[in-house]
Amino acid sequence: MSDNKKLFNITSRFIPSSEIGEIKELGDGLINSTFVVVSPKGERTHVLQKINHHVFTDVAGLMFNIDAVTRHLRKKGVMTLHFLPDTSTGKLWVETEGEYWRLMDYIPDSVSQNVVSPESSNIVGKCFGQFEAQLADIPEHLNDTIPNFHNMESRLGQLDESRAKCTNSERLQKSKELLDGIDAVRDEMTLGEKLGRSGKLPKRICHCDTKVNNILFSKTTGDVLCVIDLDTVMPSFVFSDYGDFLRFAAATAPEDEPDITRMHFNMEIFKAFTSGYIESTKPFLTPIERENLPFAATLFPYMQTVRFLADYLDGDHYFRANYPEHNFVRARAQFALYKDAVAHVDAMKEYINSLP
Ligand code: GN1
Ligand code: MG
Repeated sequence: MSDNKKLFNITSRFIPSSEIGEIKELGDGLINSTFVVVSPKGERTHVLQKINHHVFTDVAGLMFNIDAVTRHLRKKGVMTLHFLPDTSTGKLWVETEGEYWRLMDYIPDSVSQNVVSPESSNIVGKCFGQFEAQLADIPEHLNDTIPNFHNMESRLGQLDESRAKCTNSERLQKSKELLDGIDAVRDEMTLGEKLGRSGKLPKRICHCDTKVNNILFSKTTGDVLCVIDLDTVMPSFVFSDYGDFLRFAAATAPEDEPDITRMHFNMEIFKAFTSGYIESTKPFLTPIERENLPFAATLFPYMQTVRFLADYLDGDHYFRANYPEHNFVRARAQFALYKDAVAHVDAMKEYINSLP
């Protein structure tokens, strides 16, 4: 069966085949594969996605979360994704040939962005803060769709394991400098888990993948339409949403920049995002959370260094690598960002203290 025929068959489990014209690849996520369904008239109507079940091993648990989250948001009148059930089973996914697929409505007039201006990052800061606020009273208990996803201790444990098991001496040799840099600050970088254990840092429902391209904007007005990519919505420290956004948006170069002299931490983006985020999280953010936001801005590039390097030493099984050294290049760029974020911690603290 051709790929196209297969995509067509899967889509027709959710919607009548007469409504399906073309199905085309879409997006640049590193985990799931995404397609856009176009009607015979040429309108984009749905988004078809193959769930990476090696990453999300509990598909039912994942779709339970997404169903709960989208229903909760919709009840509050907040625009969100809408997933369609398989017409024969009523489930929000289809399982076929060991693969898992889902279909959602295409959001018209929408566009995603990969770069932000200070102005748009202020809006995005408010938006992700509001997202946490809107989900604070969700009645369901949400699953950890990826256990220990943003747990720094556990990520370091995985790196240790990949390092111990790695038989590729060239990769090990190449990673040595980064590994030394990571090791030197392990203790301080696991602050979140320590605060969590002592009861000082709560878990909240977070998005956990707050990249700019996980927000849809209106093509016409430029306004925020909705938050997408809900797979990792789960209980986490607020550090996740705050820190991961800045990792992506406050970086002056792409996350896989080969020339690390181009990688810096942009304080203008930091300020704009932070003031938006603090404004919309005011009702619940505790002093400990607020005080440690600069730490979170250093934690995420550090964590991503650890994750990319662990995957590199493990043979590139997790992150889609476009060339053999891609995960190494990514790790090196993230570590450069981490170091520059560390150099700005005092300035970050000063700015946060100046905010109401
Ligand atoms: C993955 O698939 P994508 O690009 O939205 C990853 C994030 C990483 C990111 C790095 C489930 O997100 O945690 O920060 O790549 N998602 C998962 O680009 O591991
Ligand atoms: Mg994504």
